[in-house]
Amino acid sequence: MEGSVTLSLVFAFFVFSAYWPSVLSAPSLLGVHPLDEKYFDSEKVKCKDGSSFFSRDRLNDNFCDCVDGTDEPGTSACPRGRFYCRNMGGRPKFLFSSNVNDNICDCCDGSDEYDGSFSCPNTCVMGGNIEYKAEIRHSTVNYVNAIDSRESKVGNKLEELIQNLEGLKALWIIQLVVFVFVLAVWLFRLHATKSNSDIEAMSTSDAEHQQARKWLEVDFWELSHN
Ligand SMILES: [Ca+2]
Ligand SMILES: [Ca+2]
Repeated sequence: MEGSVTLSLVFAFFVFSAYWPSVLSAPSLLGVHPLDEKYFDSEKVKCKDGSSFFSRDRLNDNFCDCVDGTDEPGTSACPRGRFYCRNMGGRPKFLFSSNVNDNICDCCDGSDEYDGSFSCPNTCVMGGNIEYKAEIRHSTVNYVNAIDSRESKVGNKLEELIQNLEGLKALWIIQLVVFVFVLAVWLFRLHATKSNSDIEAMSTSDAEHQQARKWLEVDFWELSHN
């Protein structure tokens, strides 16, 4: 009895060992871009970087056969692999292979999380791509921020203009004060010059009068003594 159990366990082990890659591996064309499906049609497939070949049953068997990840588009076995999200109803996209089965929903159709440890609802349907909506929201926020930024810049320009006008106003006031001061000085000097001229003229006139008076006195004295 024990011998048959042991034999059964050994048999089961060999069976599991033979098939475990296919148990853990992804469906053969998972992560493949639709335009690339024909590339994997043949039994012997060339790695896209030309470095090697692999048989078709090695496609998505969770073992990295090509350095560039050609044979593992649907698993995280190759670090350089790329997973294609079809996202029907949403926006298709490529993921890094490290995003496959990492318990984070990266594809809106949930196709990147297929190992059963994490469930991702399909949010692509009817434009329900959350990420797409997030991008739109992000774009909207950016647009609003851009408007705010533009309005802010216009406000800053206006403020700068007002400051410049205030500066010009102050400059004009200073120039006006200087002009008035210069004008006042000029008028004062003009008045002073005129006053000096009048004084000189009056002085000259007094001197002439005195001279004439002396002459008259001399004439009168000569007439009175003749
Ligand atoms: Ca492989
Ligand atoms: Ca993921």
